[in-house]
Amino acid sequence: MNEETKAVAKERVVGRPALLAGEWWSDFLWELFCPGCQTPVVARIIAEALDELGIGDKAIMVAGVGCHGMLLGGVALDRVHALHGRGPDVATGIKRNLPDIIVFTVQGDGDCIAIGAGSLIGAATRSEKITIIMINNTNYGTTGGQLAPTTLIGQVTTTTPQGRDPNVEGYPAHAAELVATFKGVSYSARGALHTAANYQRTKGYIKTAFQKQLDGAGLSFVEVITACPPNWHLTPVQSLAWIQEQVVPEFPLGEFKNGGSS
Ligand SMILES: Cc1ncc(C[n+]2csc(CCOP(=O)(O)OP(=O)(O)O)c2C)c(N)n1
Ligand code: SF4
Repeated sequence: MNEETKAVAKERVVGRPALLAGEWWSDFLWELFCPGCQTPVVARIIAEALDELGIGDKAIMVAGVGCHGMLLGGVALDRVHALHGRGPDVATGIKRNLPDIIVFTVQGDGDCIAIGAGSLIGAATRSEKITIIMINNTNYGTTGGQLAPTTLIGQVTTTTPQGRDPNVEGYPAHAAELVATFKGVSYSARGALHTAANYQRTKGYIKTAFQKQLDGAGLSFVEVITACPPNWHLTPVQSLAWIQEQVVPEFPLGEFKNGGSS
């Protein structure tokens, strides 16, 4: 395929949402992620959702610490890097000072429901008018694949070499279901990206979450299941099947709350 044909094919098949960072920087950035990593897909889906809602010029992204933090370099938005787990606190400060801006966090499962659990629960309790997007790859990706609250029973990680044992490490935490129990939360859903249909559904969840914020409703939350092939000791293709066969039965997909403004 010559360069011209390649460019046309890329545009037709893949396209590039306007809110993804410029071609040169973006192409470099995506190479920082492991083959088959679905974390960058979350940046793409957010860019598409903001584009389609026409709010890309009034959105601020706050990221946590981890592989997902690298997404800050991939979107053409105003961005803030929070301390580990403190995204909801930073987003709260921004939103309370700039109420007309759409403020959202992108956090890992370790960032959001382990070290950041207090910040998450505080923001949900206070019904902050922010959106939280939690990437669930069932482990601490960036630090080498340790156990996270989301690790599956039996899953091998560097801190559970024999597999997660519920008698020792307990059971997986279900963030989307937990967040849905707070009265001040307007929306909570869990999506995945392992098929095209799931990609589209997840984009719908993220758009609904942003729409809640546009409507002035309380905190909206979307958990997104993503593949982390190296830490799962699987190939990228095997990872997609593992999501369907192992991860989804533990973490069911769908909406857990879709309420009004409280
Ligand atoms: C206060 C603090 N404790 C621990 C760390 C080390 N640390 C950096 S990233 C990370 C885990 C990130 O995992 P997750 O949030 O799931 O994100 P992922 O890398 O999977 O995207 C940890 C423990 C840190 N940076 N700061
Ligand atoms: S360690 Fe996992 S989350 Fe991090 S870049 Fe690699 S595949 Fe992605």
